[in-house]
Amino acid sequence: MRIKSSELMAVAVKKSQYPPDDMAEIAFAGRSNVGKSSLLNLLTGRKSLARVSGNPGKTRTLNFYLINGEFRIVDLPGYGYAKAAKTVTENWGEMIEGYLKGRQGLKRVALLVDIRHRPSAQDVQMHDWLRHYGLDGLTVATKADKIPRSEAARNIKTIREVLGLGPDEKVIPVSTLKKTGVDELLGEMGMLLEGD
Ligand SMILES: Nc1nc2c(ncn2[C@@H]2O[C@H](COP(=O)(O)OP(=O)(O)OP(=O)(O)O)[C@@H](O)[C@H]2O)c(=O)[nH]1
Ligand SMILES: [Mg+2]
Repeated sequence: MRIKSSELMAVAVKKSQYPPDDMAEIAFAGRSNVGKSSLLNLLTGRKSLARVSGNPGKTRTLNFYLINGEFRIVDLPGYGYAKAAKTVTENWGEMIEGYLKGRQGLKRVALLVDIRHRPSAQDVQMHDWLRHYGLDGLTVATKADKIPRSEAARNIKTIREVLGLGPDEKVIPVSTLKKTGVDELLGEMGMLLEGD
């Protein structure tokens, strides 16, 4: 698959603000700062389509991007940053769950984890939750440029073990800095969108 066009079509904190549930969607989830918004920019080839920041907690809303006029990528706010106010944390749960549950068009949620680290308890919880709702199966290991290639395989093995992935479930390494992993990820997304 190639992304030829992309545009922000809705910014939402509640259901009434979502676009109509009439199109396939793939969402990006993961802890704050893992690189969800950066990945969206890389995939679309647009440097500043989504706002990116070195400080966690940049994306605070559900952002729906229309891709090729055919499907949407939904950039979700990240979880798990220490400084988040309690109200923000509580709203996060409601906001994310409200979206993930019962969204007909939602095909899959790509779970992003940092290739350098063992997935956190929250990553595991998120993955279990996605599996429960049949939305799992696409794991992305971000910031692949930050470790030597020799370490990547070992770290991916740890990610697989900690998340409890089956042998057929993919972990795709990506780097927005080196622009690697794009073809593989888009290929996988294309298959998900065509299938079921
Ligand atoms: N070296 C490197 N840095 C990256 C990569 N991807 C993202 N970053 C950096 O990581 C930081 C966070 O990126 P974001 O894309 O804003 O992260 P996010 O997951 O959207 O974060 P929230 O919106 O807070 O949930 C930024 O400083 C990015 O430049 C990568 O592949 N390599
Ligand atoms: Mg973001």
